[in-house]
Amino acid sequence: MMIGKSRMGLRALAGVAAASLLLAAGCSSSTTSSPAAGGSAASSAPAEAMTMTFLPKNLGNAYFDTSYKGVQAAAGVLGATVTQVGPAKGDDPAGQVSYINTATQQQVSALLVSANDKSAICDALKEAMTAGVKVVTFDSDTNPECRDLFINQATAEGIAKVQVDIITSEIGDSGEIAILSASANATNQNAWIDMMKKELAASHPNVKLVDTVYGNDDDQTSYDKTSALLQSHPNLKGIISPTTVGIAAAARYLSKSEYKGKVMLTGLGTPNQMRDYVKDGTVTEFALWNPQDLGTLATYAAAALVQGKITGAEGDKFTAGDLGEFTVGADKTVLLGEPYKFNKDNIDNFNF
Ligand code: RAM
Repeated sequence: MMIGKSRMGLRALAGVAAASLLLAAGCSSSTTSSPAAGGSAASSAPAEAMTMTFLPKNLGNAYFDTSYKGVQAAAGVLGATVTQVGPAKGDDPAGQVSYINTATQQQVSALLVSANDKSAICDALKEAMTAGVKVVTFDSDTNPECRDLFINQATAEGIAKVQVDIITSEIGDSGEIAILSASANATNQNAWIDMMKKELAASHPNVKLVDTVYGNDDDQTSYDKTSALLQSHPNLKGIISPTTVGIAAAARYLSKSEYKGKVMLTGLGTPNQMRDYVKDGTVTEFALWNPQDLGTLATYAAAALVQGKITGAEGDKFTAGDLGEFTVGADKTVLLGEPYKFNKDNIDNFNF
């Protein structure tokens, strides 16, 4: 299966980490660029005036660092200035609210945000929109009335199904499984977990989901929750972790434990964080999309809103650089593509 629309392909995935941009955990970072010659910068607004704030769930998360590379590259083409800010932890909506308020005071053109909570940051986002800031959620959405657009990495159904397909096939479609999630209020995680429950009920009657635990996208918490899951459920046959932080921590725990190769693990991971565990037999297969493309798409969408090329209405079309043309769908949502499966046969083709 190719990732997303065919034009994206593996070309866009390979070499993602080629950019030599350094992002230290806990730090914010910014860049300013002029439009590239012949680039797709718009003419309807002065490009130099466009400013964006990038607000991930948390800093120091490789997934969002990769998204930010896409944001910075697109901002360079568009002549926008972008600044990254964010809380240290992925379960801190209050921390996100303070950064949203700052962006509103600064009158930035656009705010790109992955929400730690679908409603707790809503009032702040509405104030931002009232002040003229275009609000684009990506990765993890808010309630629809709190943003201008949501850039969705893949459908919740598709993301849920790929993980359920992998784990059920690995455990012979029978037995106990558990989920290690990020934070309990993360919109994206909860949508995927709901869909996984539906998919299990509809197609896998002999597989029982016995527990869902939360590692808060913190490495140590996720590691400890993995250990606790295995203690509490001695018959556990598999774990799904739909978070890049969670699956990497769970794999690290399993790889050093008696459960390695016995308790199956899949979920959503980055190839660079999972490579060793695929090679040492801890993990056979996992899934993701291209986080850099997600950042690229969010940035072009934000620019199209700022420049008045689109309003976010269903059917609006815009171009996202090399990713091509996208159309706004229902509920002011733009879809990047489909999830992609990584295993020992293809993992070395990717570098992010
Ligand atoms: C983590 C975050 C993010 C999610 C990925 C798969 O990095 O929880 O929101 O989309 O995993």
